Amino acid sequence: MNHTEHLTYYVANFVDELVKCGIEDVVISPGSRSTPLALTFAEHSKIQHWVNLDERSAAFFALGMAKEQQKAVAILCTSGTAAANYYPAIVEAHLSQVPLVVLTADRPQELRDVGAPQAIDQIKMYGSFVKWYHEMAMPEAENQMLSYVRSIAARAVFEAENQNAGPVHLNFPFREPLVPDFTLPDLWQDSISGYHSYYPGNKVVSNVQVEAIIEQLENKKKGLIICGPQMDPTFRDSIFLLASKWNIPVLADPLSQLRAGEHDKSLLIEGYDSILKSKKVRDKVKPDFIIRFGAMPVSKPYLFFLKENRGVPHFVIEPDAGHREPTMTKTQFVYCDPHEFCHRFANYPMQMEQSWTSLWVTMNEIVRKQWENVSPTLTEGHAVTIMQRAMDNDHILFTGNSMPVRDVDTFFMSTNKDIKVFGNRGANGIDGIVSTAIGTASHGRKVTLLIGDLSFYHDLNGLLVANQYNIDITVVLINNNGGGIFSFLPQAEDKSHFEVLFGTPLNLSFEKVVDMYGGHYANITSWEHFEKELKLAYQTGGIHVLEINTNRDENVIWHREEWAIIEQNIVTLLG
Ligand SMILES: Cc1ncc(C[n+]2csc(CCOP(=O)(O)OP(=O)(O)O)c2C)c(N)n1
Repeated sequence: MNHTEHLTYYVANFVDELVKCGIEDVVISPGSRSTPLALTFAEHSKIQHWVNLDERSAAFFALGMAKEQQKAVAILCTSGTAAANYYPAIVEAHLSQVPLVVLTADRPQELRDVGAPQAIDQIKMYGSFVKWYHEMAMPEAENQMLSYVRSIAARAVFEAENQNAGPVHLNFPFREPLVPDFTLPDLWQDSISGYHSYYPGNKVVSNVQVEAIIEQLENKKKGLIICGPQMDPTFRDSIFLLASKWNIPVLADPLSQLRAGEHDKSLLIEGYDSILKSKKVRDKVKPDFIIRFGAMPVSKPYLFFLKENRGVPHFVIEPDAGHREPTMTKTQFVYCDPHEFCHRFANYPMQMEQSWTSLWVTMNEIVRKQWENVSPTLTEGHAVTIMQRAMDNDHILFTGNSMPVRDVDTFFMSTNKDIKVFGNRGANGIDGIVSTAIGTASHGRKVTLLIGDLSFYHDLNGLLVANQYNIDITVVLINNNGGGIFSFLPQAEDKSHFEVLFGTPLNLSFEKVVDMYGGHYANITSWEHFEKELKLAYQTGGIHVLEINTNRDENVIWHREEWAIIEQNIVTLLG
C-alpha cells in the first residue's frame, strides 16, 4: 500500500465509525492540514458537514447544536492558532456538560518544535477542560490499525456523551500528501452497529443510603426543592411527582426547563429570585432542609439564602459525579439518577406543613402580579414578558449572559407553552453567545436570542453561519450602550473610572452590521412595534435583529423600584 492508500483507509474508517456511533453533524473550519478528515467528512453520505470560517464561532455553533440535539457534535480544524480558537467553547462545554468531539489536525512528529509553519504544541492543549485526550497514531491501514482507529472513534463518542457529558480531544498528525483517494474499494464497512458497545447504566442509591437520608428528613415540615440549570425536558415529570407527594415548593431556575410546559405548576415557584432579594423576607422564610437538582442556579439572592441557612440539611443530587457547590455549605452529595431519586423518595410519606407551602405559593403570586402590568416605556425586564407572549410552542429562548439571563430569571413566568430556555452558564462568558444560539437553531427550531450590546458585538462573526445556511434567528438586542450589569455593582458609586473601565459604551450602529449579513433590522419604538416585529420575524424567517435602546442608569432605578414594591407586599403578608 502506498501513502495515499494508508491515509484514505485510516481516515475513512475513523469517520465511518463516528457516524456508526451516532455522530450526524460535523462543523469544519477550513485549513490545509485537516484536508484528509475534511474531505472524508464531505464524502460520507450520512453526516452533515457545516463550514464555519472562524474557529471560535464554529466551536460555539457546534456547542449550540449539541445542546439542542442532546447528542455529540464533531468539530474539525487545522493546526496552530485555529485549534487555540476552540478554547472558550471547550471550556463552556466542559462546565455545562455538553458533548463535543474535538478533532485537530497537526504536523507529524518531525515537524514539531523545529519552527515549521503553523505548528504549535497541541498535545493536551485543552488541559483539564476535556474528558479525554488521545494523540492519534500516524495513518496506517493494516487491519490492526483500522481496528485501532475504529476503537478510538467509538470510545471518543462514548466518553463525550456519557456520565457527565463534555468535550473529548483527538489530535491527528498528518504527513503530506494530504488528499485521500475516494476511488479505492471498500472504504466504509457494511456493518450497521458501532465497533464497541457500551452499557453505562444509571447510578442508584442503596436502601441503606435512602434510609440515612429519610432519617434526617423525618418530622421536617419546611423543606424546599430547588432545580438549577439542566437540559433534560422530561425531568419535570419526575420532580413534580415528588413535589406533589410531599407538598413541597419547587424553586425553578429559568434554565431548569421546569417553568414552561403543560405540566402541573401549582408548586412551582419561579419568582423566588425576586422573593429572596429582600433580607427581611429571607429572615422570615427559613427552611429546615433543601434538596437541589441541576447546577447551581443563576440567582444571587438564592446564594445568600443558602449561606444564611448553612445549618439545615442540604442535599445535592448529581447523576454521576461532581462537586457543584460553591458556597461551602455543608452538603450531602447524592450520586444517582435524578429521576430515580424522585420516584424512590416519592414513596416515602413525607408532608410539608400546608402553611409553609401556601406561603411560598402566595409570595410567588405577588411577584407574578407585579410583572403582569407591562410598563408603558421600553424596559429591559418587560422585553422578556413581551417575547414570552409572542413565542410559539416548541420555541427556544436563548439567553445571553449578564443582565439578559437575570432578566429572564426575574420576568420569565411559568407558561403552558413548551419553550426551552438555554444559555451558556458553564463559564458565564459573554463570548460565543450569537454562535451558540444559531447552533440551537441549525436544525430548524425557532430560536429567539436575548442579548446585550457588548455580548452581541463580541460575537458578530457568528451571524455569518446563519446567513450562509439560511438559519432563522431572531435577536432581541438590548442596547444600553455598554455593560448594564455593572451599574448594579458597588463600583458604580465611584464615577471617576466607571465609564471607562466598566460602562464601556460602544457607540456603534448595529444596523449596518445586520445589513452586511443580509439580516432585517428594526429599531423598536414601542411594545406594539416590538410585537409586530417579533411576529414578522417568526413568519418570514431569516436573520432579524430587533434593537431596544435603554439607559443603564434608568434601568437600575426601575429594577430597584419594582423589587421594593415586591418586598413591601411580601413583608406586609408576612406581618
Ligand atoms: C468573555 C468575557 N469577557 C468579559 C466578561 C465580563 N463581563 C460580564 S458581563 C459584561 C458586560 C456585558 O454587557 P452586555 O452584553 O451589553 O450586557 P448588559 O450588562 O448590558 O446586560 C462583561 C464585560 C465575561 N463574562 N466574559
